[in-house]
Order: sequence, then C-alpha cells, then structure tokens
Amino acid sequence: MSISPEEQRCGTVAIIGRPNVGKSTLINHLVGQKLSITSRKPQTTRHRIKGILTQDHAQFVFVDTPGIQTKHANALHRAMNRSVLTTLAETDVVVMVIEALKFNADDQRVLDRLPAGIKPILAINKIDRVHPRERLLPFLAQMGALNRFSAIVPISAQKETQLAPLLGEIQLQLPLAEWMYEENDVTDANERFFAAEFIREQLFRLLGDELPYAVTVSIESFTIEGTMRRIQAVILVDQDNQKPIVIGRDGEKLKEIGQRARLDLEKLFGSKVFLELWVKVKGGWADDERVLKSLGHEF
Ligand SMILES: Nc1nc2c(ncn2[C@@H]2O[C@H](COP(=O)(O)OP(=O)(O)OP(=O)(O)O)[C@@H](O)[C@H]2O)c(=O)[nH]1
Ligand SMILES: [Mg+2]
Repeated sequence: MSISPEEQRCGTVAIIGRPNVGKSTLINHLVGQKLSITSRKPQTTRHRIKGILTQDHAQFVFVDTPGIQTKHANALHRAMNRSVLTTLAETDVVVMVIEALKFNADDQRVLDRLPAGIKPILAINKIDRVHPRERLLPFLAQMGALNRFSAIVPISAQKETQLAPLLGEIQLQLPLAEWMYEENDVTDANERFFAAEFIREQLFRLLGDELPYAVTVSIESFTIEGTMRRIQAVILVDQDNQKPIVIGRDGEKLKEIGQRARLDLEKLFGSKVFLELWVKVKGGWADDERVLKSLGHEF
C-alpha cells in the first residue's frame, strides 16, 4: 500500500536517559536490527546513532544518544553531553528511558537539563525484572505525580514487551511531514562506522571494568572486493601497559574480539568480512580534540 505524501507522518525521536538504562537496546528492538552497541557497562554509546522504522503512515527516525552523565569530565564526555543537548534542539519527540522501580538522582538530573517546554514520553524499562508486576503500580503513580511527562509506558526493551503502545504514543506526537528516508531504510550511518562500533562493543564486553573507557577504534581502511569487505582497524589505548591486556596471552583476546565483531558485521552487511586488527598506544586520546574529531565526535 502506498501512502500519499500528504498523509505521511515523519519526525525525529530522541531517546535520552542516564547511562545503562537500555536506550540502545530499545532502539535495536524497535527497528528490529542490531545497530547500536550495548553492554552491561555504563556509557557504552558515544555517538548519536539513527535507527529508522517505517510503519503504516509513520516514519520514526530514532536517535540514540550517549547516557547523560556528570562523573567524567574529559573532552570526550563533554562532547558526548553536548551532542545530546544538540539532538534535543532538533528533535520532534523525546522519549526518556528509566529503569523500573529506580528513579535516582541521575534521572532527576537528566530531567533538570531538559529545555523548558519539553514534555518527554517516559519509558519505564526492564519491567521483566519486576515480580509480581503489581509492584509497578505505586511507582507509576509516583512518576505520574511528577507531572513532567506527556505519557508513561512501562516496557521491556529486551523482551519486546509493550513496544506497540510506546510506538502509539510516539506516533501521536509525530508531525505531518513527508518521509525523509526510503521505506526500507534502517539507518543513515555508513558501513565504516558500524565496523568501528561493533569492534568497540567487544572491547566493552570483553575487557574488564576500567579498560573500555581507555580504548577506542579507528578504521584505517575499508574496501569492498567482490562480495567481501576487507577492513583494517586499529584499537587505540591510552597507556603502554594496556596494550598487552587487549592482545591477551598469545594474542587470544584480540582474536576473540576480532572474531565476534566479524560475525556481527557479516550479519549486518550480509557478506563475508575479512578483519585485521592492531593495537596502538596513543596517550591522552580521550582529551585530544583532533583525535576525537577524526573519530567522528563533534565540537
Ligand atoms: N532485564 C533487562 N535488561 C535490559 C533491558 N533493556 C536493556 N537491558 C540491559 O541493560 C544493559 C544496558 O543496556 P544498553 O542498551 O547498553 O543501555 P544504554 O542506556 O544504551 O547505555 P549507555 O549507552 O551506556 O548510556 C545491557 O546489559 C542490556 O542488556 C530490559 O528490558 N530488561
Ligand atoms: Mg547506549
């Protein structure tokens, strides 16, 4: 069925919230494809990532954002927080994600930072962890009493519970506008970007508690040879002593990182991927605006 341009709704939907509440997981499950990397550790997302869903009359352009935080203060984190606030200025709908039964000082700070006049939709995530479900009722009442939200929807992003009602609430706020993307588009990011992100995801998942914050990934070359993608990537670490940890004994760790990232990339691209990984020391990269710019952060 084709929808005439006059009937189309389209808009950007910013997904905001403190670190680790499940923003990226939500986008991936709304769009139906893994685009945004996730981990059990806070501040996994460093870039704004768009995920697009077209359904009936509506095209939702979701924008994943880095968790708003105040604990770290290097140039990377300043750029991350600023990018969230820029997103809000350009956005049609705001969805704020929190964890069920946990509304803490960091959540309050996210609310306090919102420009006056923005009434977000509140998505109360991870309700699969709440037993019995009735325990949610007083929490729902408490959130309602804040009088800050245009709607409140309890969900489980991971189990895909109640995502349809959430989409319904978002759709009510989407402006009448012609679609910006093709009906089947899921993202506007390029393959190079996903290569760097999917490697970074494995660094977050496989490298202990501190190291993920001291590493990043730079794609040195990306070529398509027939149906195969050939990718050369460098993992940048902050200090000499971090390099052997990323490489592991007999290179085992680096091999595992590469294998997992490669499988995810092959799924996303639908083609064979040949991935070569190196580790390099670049002291102070997270405070070097030139390096950050080259990695796609905006200043
Ligand atoms: N039980 C449960 N866990 C979830 C749910 N949604 C997300 N998670 C988990 O919560 C953790 C954080 O998820 P992310 O999607 O990376 O969170 P985020 O808000 O994007 O985090 P940052 O990018 O660091 O700000 C991961 O371990 C997810 O698997 C959910 O509905 N239920
Ligand atoms: Mg995230």
